[in-house]
Amino acid sequence: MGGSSSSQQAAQSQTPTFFTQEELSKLKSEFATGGVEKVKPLLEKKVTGLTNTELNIAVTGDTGTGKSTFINAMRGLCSEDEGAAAVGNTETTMKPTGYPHPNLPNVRYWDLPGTGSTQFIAGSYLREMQFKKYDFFIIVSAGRFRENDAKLAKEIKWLGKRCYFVRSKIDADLYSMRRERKEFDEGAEMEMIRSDCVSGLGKAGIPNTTVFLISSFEPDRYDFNRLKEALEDDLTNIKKRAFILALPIESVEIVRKKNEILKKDIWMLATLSGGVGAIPIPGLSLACDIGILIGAIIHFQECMGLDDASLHRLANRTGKPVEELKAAVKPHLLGKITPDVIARIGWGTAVVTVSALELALNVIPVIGSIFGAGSSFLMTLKILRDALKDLTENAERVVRVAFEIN
Ligand SMILES: Nc1nc2c(ncn2[C@@H]2O[C@H](COP(=O)(O)OP(=O)(O)O)[C@@H](O)[C@H]2O)c(=O)[nH]1
Ligand SMILES: [Mg+2]
Repeated sequence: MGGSSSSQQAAQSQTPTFFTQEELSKLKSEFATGGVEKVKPLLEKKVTGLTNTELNIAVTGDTGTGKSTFINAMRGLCSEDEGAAAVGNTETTMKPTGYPHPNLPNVRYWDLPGTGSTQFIAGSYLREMQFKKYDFFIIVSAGRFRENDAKLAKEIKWLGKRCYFVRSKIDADLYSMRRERKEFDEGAEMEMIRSDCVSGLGKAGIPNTTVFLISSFEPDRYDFNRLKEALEDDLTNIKKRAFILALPIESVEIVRKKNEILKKDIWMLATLSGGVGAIPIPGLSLACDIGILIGAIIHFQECMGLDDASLHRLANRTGKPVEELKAAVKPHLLGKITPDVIARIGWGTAVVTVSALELALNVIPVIGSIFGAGSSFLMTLKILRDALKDLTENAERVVRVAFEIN
């Protein structure tokens, strides 16, 4: 039921920042009259706003359809990981339960009680679930969707929100079919299940909708990537940012998307951290706010799934020993990020050619002029760019090992 994003939204996502044109003009005029100092509070507010952006995703469907497993999969968790939703739990609470992302707790999945099989009033159900707080809804079914699923979807759409249909446990269906049939064609069987779901929903008043066939145990197969892309496409710029950063690293494309997003923040972080007192990065004469600098790199590390906890979760999910995943990563990137590590890796120290520098300054939309060669702004900018590039390359290697790509 997700429609296409507006052209305004598409144009916005092509700009090198998460600012609106209006905000950019304000930055420019503030910079013109008060320089960096006047711009900093605006940037601070923006960074805080981005960090605090909330995303609330409602997941509904009857007990046993695989909601909890799906909520864990979307966060890169196994049922045994800390913070995981309990799987196989038959207890039916009548209240939504929130499950925050382990590294980015403002992204939350909500487990909503099922709609049951008897008389059901979608409007009052949604009111009880506080439907307003959710950015979109996912209806999960392990078989055909039911009358109540269709009723609910219609009401959700009527109230102006998006709703997606997920057909879960496709791995189990295909497994049984493979055993039953002499000749087995996975693609054809999937299309049968798909058209069965789609036509069922059509008869219930939801024509030509998309149904995503997924296995929560195999995030790199079936329609799982297509589902993530559909959810992403329908979100506004800033919510999309939160959604992508909170996705587990399960494909090279996701790692690259995260890189693109984080890259857009770097000029703000460099402006905020640059130009303060001298700090002790051995071998570098750099005046900057080390807290902001280190904090940013740790954030990159977590978004790229290279912190220790994320690597353990990925190992659990893929059945690969964590040592094997860690072996794909430069040792310095695995531990705690400190000034010493920055110096030892040599981020920010490479000589940048003039054209490369100009290219970098080009994407900084407002205050390129403060990043003069040799300034501490330029130095922090370079460190952050190098760190992000390094972490991205290493995350890509981890994904390739974890999912045996190439
Ligand atoms: N084969 C398979 N089993 C699944 C999948 N998702 C969930 N399950 C199993 O289905 C059962 C119910 O899952 P759960 O997530 O607790 O469902 P919930 O009651 O809707 O939260 C558990 O035994 C899960 O292991 C899946 O994608 N494939
Ligand atoms: Mg459950």
